Amino acid sequence: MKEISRAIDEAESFFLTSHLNPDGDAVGSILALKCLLKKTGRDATLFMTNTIPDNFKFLPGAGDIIHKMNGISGTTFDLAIVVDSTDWERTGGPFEPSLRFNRVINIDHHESNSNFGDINLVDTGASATSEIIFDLMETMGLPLELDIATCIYTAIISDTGGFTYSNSSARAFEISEKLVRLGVEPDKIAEKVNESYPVSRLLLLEMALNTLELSADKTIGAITISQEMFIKTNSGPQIIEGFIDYPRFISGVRVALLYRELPGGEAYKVSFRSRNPVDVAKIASYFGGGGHMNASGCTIEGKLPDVKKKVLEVVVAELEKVGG
Ligand SMILES: [Mn+2]
Repeated sequence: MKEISRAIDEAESFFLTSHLNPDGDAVGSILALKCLLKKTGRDATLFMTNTIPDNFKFLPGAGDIIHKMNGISGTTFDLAIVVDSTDWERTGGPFEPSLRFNRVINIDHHESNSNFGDINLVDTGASATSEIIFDLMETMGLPLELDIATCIYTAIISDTGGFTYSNSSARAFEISEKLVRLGVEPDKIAEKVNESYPVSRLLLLEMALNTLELSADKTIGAITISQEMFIKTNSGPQIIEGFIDYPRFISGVRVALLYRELPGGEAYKVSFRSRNPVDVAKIASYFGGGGHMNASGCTIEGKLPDVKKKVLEVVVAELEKVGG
């Protein structure tokens, strides 16, 4: 924390980024960092490979996030700060050599983080990466104001599923309490984040729910989203956050799966959710992915039936091992 504080003090140009298909923690964390830097009188370039979901566009500074290299290509930044991302590849990078970074700071809370930075601050006990940004604000003695509080709170409710996942720690509540006392309005943020979907999301959800499959013992639930569904609903992967919760919500389901066809149809992004003690980070890492114990993902090449077969074999083996 101190080393990061010093590195920020010494740097003048900053490049902030986070992972592909950004969620509330990715967006909230880079915007919270932008606010933090602003309070020290510094500006930053915010880059995300994918566009951000509409429901996070209300966050202060969201309009400053760029998605194209034009204009910054060839720049050397004193400091790159990567948040909520297990490695450079998860960001859509690495961006060198078109960009150069004198130093890289890696701030994350994923167990599978590869410690790819020159300075690594990985706290797997944090409910969200933004929790770590909160701590950094305190370490640096910077005043917490409503703009950064809004970003941090949004990130926490996003990564804890509105305080319903197993990472909803006392610390997450403590920080949230401070943020609410500062003026964050939970109902207003919930409305912006969870209650402002485009109609295309509902149409896509209808199609996705139609693909629901349950294992014979009803402990595994899966839904599938094809490229054709995105085309038919004129939507994209940025609006599917939360879809995997539907199979997870079924009583008795211990592992929920979402198969998303990638463009070209030769590979699938597989997302996993589980109930304790089933560790889906382990399952995802078996396929070269990663994540958290109860929420993870990976990419698997092949046609859908083969991908499903491979995944189910590993999931069933894990369930048998865990028992209960
Ligand atoms: Mn996160």
